[in-house]
Amino acid sequence: VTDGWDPVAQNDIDAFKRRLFSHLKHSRAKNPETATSNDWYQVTALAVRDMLVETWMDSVRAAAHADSKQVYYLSLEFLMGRSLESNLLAVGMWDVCLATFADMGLDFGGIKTEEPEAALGNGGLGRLAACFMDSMATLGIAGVGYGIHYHHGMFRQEIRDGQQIELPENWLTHGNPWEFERPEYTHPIRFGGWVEQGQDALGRPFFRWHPAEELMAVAVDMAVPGYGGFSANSIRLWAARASHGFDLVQFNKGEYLDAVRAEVDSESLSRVLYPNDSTQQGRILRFKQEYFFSSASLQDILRRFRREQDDDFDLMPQKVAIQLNDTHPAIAVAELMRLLLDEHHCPWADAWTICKGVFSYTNHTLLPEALETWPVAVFEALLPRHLQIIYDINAVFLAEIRQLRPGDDDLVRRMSLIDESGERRVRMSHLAVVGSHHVNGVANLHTELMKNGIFADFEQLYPGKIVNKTNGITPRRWLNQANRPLARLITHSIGDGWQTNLDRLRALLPLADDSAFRDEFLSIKQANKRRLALFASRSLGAVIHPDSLFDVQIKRIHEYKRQILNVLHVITRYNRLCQRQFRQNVVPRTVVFAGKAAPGYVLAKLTIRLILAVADVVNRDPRSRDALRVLFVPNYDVSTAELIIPAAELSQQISTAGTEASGTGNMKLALNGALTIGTRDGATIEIAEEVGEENLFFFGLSADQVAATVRDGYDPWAIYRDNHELAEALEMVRNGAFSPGEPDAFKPLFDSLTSGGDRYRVLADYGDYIACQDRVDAAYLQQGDWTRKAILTVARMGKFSADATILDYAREIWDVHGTSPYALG
Ligand code: 26R
Repeated sequence: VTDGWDPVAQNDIDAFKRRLFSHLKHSRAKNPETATSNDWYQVTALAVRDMLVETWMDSVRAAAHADSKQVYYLSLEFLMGRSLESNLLAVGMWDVCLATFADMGLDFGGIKTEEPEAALGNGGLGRLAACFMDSMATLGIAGVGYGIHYHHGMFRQEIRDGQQIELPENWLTHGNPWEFERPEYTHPIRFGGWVEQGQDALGRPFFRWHPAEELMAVAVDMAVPGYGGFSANSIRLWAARASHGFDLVQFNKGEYLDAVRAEVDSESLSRVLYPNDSTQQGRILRFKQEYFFSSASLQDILRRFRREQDDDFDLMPQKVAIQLNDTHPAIAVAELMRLLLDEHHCPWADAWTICKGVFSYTNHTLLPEALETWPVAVFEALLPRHLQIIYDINAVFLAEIRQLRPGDDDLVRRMSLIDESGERRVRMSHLAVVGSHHVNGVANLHTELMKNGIFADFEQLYPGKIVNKTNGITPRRWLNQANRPLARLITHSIGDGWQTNLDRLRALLPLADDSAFRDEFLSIKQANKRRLALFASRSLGAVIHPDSLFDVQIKRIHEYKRQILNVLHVITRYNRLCQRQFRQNVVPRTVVFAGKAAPGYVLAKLTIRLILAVADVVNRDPRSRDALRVLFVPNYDVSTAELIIPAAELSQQISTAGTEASGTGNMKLALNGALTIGTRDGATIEIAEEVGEENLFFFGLSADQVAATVRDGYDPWAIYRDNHELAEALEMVRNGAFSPGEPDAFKPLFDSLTSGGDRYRVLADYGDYIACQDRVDAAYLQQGDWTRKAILTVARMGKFSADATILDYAREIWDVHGTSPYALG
């Protein structure tokens, strides 16, 4: 019932129960007889909140008055997931809480799932921000995560008629016990209008922006408790509210309904998270969201700075570090310039020095269609003063280039903040790079590709500015919380401490050869697999066999991640199983997929449809169904990840080499003892360096080889002709074998792999992938050795703790240090 071996003391249970009952009565006006599961969730959250508020207030107060530097993490996304369990673990109350519910005869499992996820992010970038918040709090690095308080987070995915449909997500319906709205921290946000230029009494030029529209950003705070209870930070999310400054005119004119409509418009700004994680669509509302939260955050940072340092803005780089999570907040560079120039009357050169001293920028993708640019016309209409400032920054910057490389006009054209090749557009990444003191990639390969590719000119001109910070994950959520049985085994074997110093897992190395330990490790994996199988049957009505190899690919659905390659393997396996001679000695597999497709991404949605259609055929056919099952778990989110990852045995990381900036799911799966099958891409390369190439399965073209196919040409049809298993699988996709009612349904997928010269080189890697999967089967038959590899993998994942990553940012980029015992070593 309880987690630890130490039984929980009855008086701890009684004390916790008193807190629950008190909240039940005073916060919900309910009694135990009428309390619903949701009431129990709410009161448990409130009881836990009471416990963390103490540390939180102390930490925030200490940070506010300390003279030390603060880190501000600006991110349009924070994919926090559920908070109850992680907060219980952080304050050391998990055991007590479980024991208390057991004592009351209530099922805590049903209560914790009452909590809706804070799904304020799309995928990798948003979840990384959440892991970083956890690490900063745990290490005692004072900071604030700034973002948007979306009313609707990531959409809910349902499968109807074999296809993804999107439904609005309503995480705030029952109220959010973790948040505190703080109307006292409200900042005005303005758009549109015109810029007045003039001279003051001393003859100095000034610019006065006369905006046409105003709304308010209201702070909503959430505590981020550090593990162990030494410190806590905040996430401050901005909610849009109407400002009545402007529409008062309309109210007074008696245009009441028009004025109220304006209010609805204002508040729509923070209504919804854009569910796109790959293609910039150029939607005006998104642009406004980016400015809205950047401006509110900077006003807030300046307010806090001035409270301590008055108007001594030259001190800012010593007191403030602002990390830009991708280019989504890059407009903050121009906004800080505007605030310093126009509101605080700093000289231009000083303001620019301050900007370059506070900002740093993380790039998370090299895909050209994901790089943000905004038309100059959009700036003219919505942020005219910022456009002037960007032009001024550009003039200074280009003058510097001309001085360093006289006569190189092409260089000037390539590096300019303005892309003049067509409709003039502002390149947000260039703005972020010139406005920052450091720029970083998120894995070694990605950083090298940045330096040789999109930012090669910057690397030449400013060597040393671009650095690497390989991503990491929080071991608190992704091992200690998500995989309690394994966490318990580890603690039992090597003691506590690994949760905050993941390198300690190395103490497990000798146990890889200990058969008793292997057996326990294996039986935990089996139990986690049974738990997933139970979920599949109860919630999805799907049958999967816990004795089969659980092979998982869980991530956003995207062409570059190549779920289609995985599907081609499934079809190939199916075709083999349809032949009698292949049915001996097969290793039974369950291939698990989960992931959302952007609503407008036609090929990604079609890929989901294909996965489901193939599952339908394979899972039914008596020739295959005992040896091969395909499971698509709908509505992939943080909680689903927490369920699937501990059950995984094989982790698919099969992106075209050079396209996945880092990956972090690869780390979560390896940390839970899955072996990786993958390409040499992103951080998977570094995982291999740590765990040893002999303990994972690499296949396919390297990034260099992929680049060579771009130079030398790529002929998918030649590959098709050479490989009959591939041709057979592809034909089944084309000819309706999986869509008998609609034979052409999947033809666009076939075409994307063949006719159009597929950017992602799927067919080029097919043969090696299939051969590699055969090696996986052979390895899985050696159960003892497989388990040994899995244990070695877990033991060697210390490098990928987000704590290590954050300490690296702290040292090399932010120039801050942590104050908790965990930072001091
Ligand atoms: C502009 C807009 C549509 C947009 C583009 C891209 C919005 C969101 C994204 C998401 C990108 C930046 C993203 O999530 N990248 C992922 O970042 C992870 C954390 O660094 C990496 O692990 C992962 O490889 C990368 O794809």
